[in-house]
Amino acid sequence: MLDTKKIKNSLDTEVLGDTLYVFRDIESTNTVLFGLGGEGTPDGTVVISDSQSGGRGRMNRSWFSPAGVNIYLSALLRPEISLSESAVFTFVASLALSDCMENAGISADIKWPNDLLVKGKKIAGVLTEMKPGRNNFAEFIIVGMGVNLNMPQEQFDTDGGPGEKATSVLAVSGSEVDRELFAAQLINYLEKYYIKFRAEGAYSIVATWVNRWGYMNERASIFMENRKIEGVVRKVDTSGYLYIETDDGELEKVISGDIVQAVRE
Ligand code: BT5
Repeated sequence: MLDTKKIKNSLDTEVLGDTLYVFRDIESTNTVLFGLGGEGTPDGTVVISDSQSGGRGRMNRSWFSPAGVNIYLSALLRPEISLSESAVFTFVASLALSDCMENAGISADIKWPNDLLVKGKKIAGVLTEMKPGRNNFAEFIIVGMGVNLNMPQEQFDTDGGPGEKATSVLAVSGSEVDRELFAAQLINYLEKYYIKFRAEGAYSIVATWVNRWGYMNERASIFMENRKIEGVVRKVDTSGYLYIETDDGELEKVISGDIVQAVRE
């Protein structure tokens, strides 16, 4: 079980984690926080659980969430942001995760739109959801993050586990990390980027993310449901969309898909 006091004592924030709920086992931190959001829980509320019985990924995929080893954390934010730009909060989360990994001595790559990978294996994932409010603005946004910390490689291969394509801090570095301190640090970094968003706007977050991502003007292959797009990455906009210049000179907008390959020109 996670020690709430220890997390609280390591926070260095004004808003994030001021309201903090830590559970032993819930269905999904995103789902629970969504409910709290509807009841008016304040900006910066954070929900963490030691395990999840129904952890969710994107597009109805599931997130493997065993107890005692990882972090499952969701933060509710009430920024002034249009629905179309709320995807920048996925970038906010992956920047915060990437800072935490760097502090843990792990060199992780961020992948569009929502993963952190170490040598091609997924170590963390982000699920951003929002509640529509008035005038096409968001009433609130929830950023949910699953981070594999002390999960041994064998555990990935157990029933329902993500198998070979996943990894953890323990599997990469051979040492365990303090989960409470990691969670507190993640909240601290989230606030840092939330403040940046409030001060400088969505574009500044995208620009920071693109810089860290490192694939601008590189060749990439995007696999969509029924086709593949190949070309050079030319732009990422504040809706989180990717623009690829194909070999025939067209600029194609990519809304979702998986970049499986990105090689230098
Ligand atoms: C994601 O989805 O990567 C978003 C995951 C977000 C999880 C957090 S945990 C806290 C909060 N509460 C929730 O209920 N969710 C959020 P996606 O890109 O769709 O990737 C899902 C895919 O990743 C699955 O289909 C598996 O292949 C793989 N996967 C599942 N569990 C994994 C794990 N623990 N580590 C690495 N990969 C995993």
